[in-house]
Amino acid sequence: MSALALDAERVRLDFPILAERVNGHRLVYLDSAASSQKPEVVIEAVSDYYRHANANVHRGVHALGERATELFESARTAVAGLVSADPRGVVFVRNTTEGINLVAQAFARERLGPADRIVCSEMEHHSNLVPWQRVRDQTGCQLAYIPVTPAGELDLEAAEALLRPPTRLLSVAHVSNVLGTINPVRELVRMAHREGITVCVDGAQAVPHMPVDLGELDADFYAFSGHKMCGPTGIGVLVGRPQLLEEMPPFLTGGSMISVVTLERTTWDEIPHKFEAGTPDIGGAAGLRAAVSYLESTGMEAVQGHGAALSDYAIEALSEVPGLTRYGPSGANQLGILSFNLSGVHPHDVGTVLDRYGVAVRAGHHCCQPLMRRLGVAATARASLYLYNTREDVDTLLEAIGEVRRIFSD
Ligand code: 7TS
Repeated sequence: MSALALDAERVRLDFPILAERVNGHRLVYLDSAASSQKPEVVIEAVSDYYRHANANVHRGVHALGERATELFESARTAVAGLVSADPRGVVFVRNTTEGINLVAQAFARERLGPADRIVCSEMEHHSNLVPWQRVRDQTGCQLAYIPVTPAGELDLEAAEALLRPPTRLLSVAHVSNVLGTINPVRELVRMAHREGITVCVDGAQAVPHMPVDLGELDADFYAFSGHKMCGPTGIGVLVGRPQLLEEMPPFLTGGSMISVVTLERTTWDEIPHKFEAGTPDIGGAAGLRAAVSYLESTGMEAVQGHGAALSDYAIEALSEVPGLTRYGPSGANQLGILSFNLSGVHPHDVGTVLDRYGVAVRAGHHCCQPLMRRLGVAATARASLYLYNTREDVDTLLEAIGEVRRIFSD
């Protein structure tokens, strides 16, 4: 075992796409915050489903229907196990965005009015911001934001002041997709619950990278995406407190979520099926189950330890690059997401030149326009690390950044 807690060179071999050559170079994939790569076992699980078990779920009396249903429901159990949740509260959705929209429309819109307030933060991804603006417009409630400090953390004093009446709902990211900040969600949940405030957490950047125990965290809703955690695109998860889900009306309606339908009215199926209208992404669930098992066999502690060590290494190296500004904290409350700018170079140019060296990063506002405004920039370049990244990847990034500087200093 290396000092980085897992052998990333070996892990790398599990991901066939990482053998690709890009622009004549070894691929250095540093865009996992946008979407992670998939290990062979996940690709195989999706393929196996279509080869050996493809049928619709929760309806067939035939063998394949039973196989598909078992596979789909075992994916639910696997996801519940990964985050220590009650499987009855695990709703399959398409992605984090849909999970948050479900809470916005089937919970907040139903319960809030002009006398109430929703709180989120200035560091939210648009997926955890726009749905709440819509609820504000639909219900007349207020919407307020926890400010971000110059160090790239939530201002907890301001949070405490906002987590009082008339606030009824807090929705906040567990980990920022721009700054890598790990927010003190347990503490925020405690503050909120003291005042009877419901908490929704955007876990899109947390579940892939660190152990998450929802029993301990005690949030009321928690959303994440399969495609950022080695799973397929098209499947995500909303975990809800079962009692709340039972009280809520459905989000989408139609087939698969009903108990009895007459021409006059309909009764809903039990949770979580009440929230899963229509044919779900069964192949995606098969892939997600394999992704969960892959992450568990690697060990989420090891994944987090590797990310933290590699992130420290990269932060140190980036701090020595002249003219480079990095945004976000360092140390223990930072996960491997490194946003930066090079003075005098547009981040899109940084990204384009890095790509010539086979280094994939994202450049832009990262779906966080309000945070960009708070940071006083239009955009950043962002390198995001995952379990298959190595020190060699970080060294290649640094060399390529050196090339960017050389090109733009001419
Ligand atoms: N919340 C956070 C914190 C995210 O990072 C993302 C995606 C989402 C929500 C939305 O996830 P989706 O699966 O519903 O699309 N983040 C990014 C990113 O940083 N670059 O591309 C997508």
